[in-house]
Amino acid sequence: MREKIKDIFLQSGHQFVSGEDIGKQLNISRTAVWKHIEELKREGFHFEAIRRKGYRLVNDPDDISPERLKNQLLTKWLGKEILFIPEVESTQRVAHEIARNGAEHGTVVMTDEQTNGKGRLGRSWFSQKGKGIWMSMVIRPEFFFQQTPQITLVTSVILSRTLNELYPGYFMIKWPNDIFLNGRKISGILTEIHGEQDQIHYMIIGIGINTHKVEFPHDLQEKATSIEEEVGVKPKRMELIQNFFLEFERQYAQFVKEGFNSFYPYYNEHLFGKGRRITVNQFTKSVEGEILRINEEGYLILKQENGQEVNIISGDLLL
Ligand code: BTX
Repeated sequence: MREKIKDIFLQSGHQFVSGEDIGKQLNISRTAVWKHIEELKREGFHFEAIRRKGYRLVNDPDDISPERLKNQLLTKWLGKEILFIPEVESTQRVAHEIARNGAEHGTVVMTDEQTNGKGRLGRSWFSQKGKGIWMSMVIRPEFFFQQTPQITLVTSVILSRTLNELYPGYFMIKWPNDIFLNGRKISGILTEIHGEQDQIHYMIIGIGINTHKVEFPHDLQEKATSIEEEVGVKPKRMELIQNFFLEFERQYAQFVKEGFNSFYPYYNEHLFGKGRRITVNQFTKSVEGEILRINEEGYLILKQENGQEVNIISGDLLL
């Protein structure tokens, strides 16, 4: 019954609905309607109530509210500043802009919809309204330039861990930067660095997670998926963000202190495509081989046809 009442409100598009009308529609008393509304409030729905007009849904628990998020966050520095823009070209671009203007370490740009989301190497990231988490974090690194590729790997570990803890399923990592579930891409990470010589000024880590059922364009339908589609539950985006931020802050501290060493066992365990023959495209050449593992530095180790092992530092993996 509560689900039906919830649907009535969600479909009302934030218009007032009277308790009497709901009661008539569902054949229950007004008192019963009121009790269900009280329960919905406890679940995090917010209503405005006006006599004779009824109730209006102000927000539902899945809306991303930077204020609520900030209040609920248990982090020390990540997400203390959140810039939420309901619709934006790309959170990545905004994050670069604010970082150039001095945004603090841990500032996050979030949106509900991107009109021109960025992937790696000039590719695009499809970010449908309300169907995912699309955000970019401003990081002012406390580590060396050479370690920057590893932060993408570390972020993949943190995200995969968070997802594996929250939802049933085996969230794997496709080297270097994608999270896969049941053989399809559910999330992507884009790390961009601004710096010179060996000094990093800031780093933007962009994360896209398909949480709810996404209506993917034709070319993505085979290779992309969402948590809801695979797991059968609608994730609560705020809860996922909170958990991810907390995990990120803890693990980031560990990375700064100890480097990649403590991350690579998890990464290896969850490495997607082990045993598969694949091609890695690099700037000037491509390398073929069977995926074996990653090493302590985060390089991908492939076994070539002649039996020789080759270390891949960076590239684009084609399955
Ligand atoms: P990537 O280059 O590894 O992946 C991009 C490729 O993934 C695309 O070419 C397409 O084939 C596929 N793809 C596009 N959209 C989706 C999707 N929603 N789900 C699954 N597959 C998709 C990965 O780049 C890094 C993506 C980072 C996205 C975040 S979102 C917040 C931030 N802002 C921004 O503009 N980008 C980042």
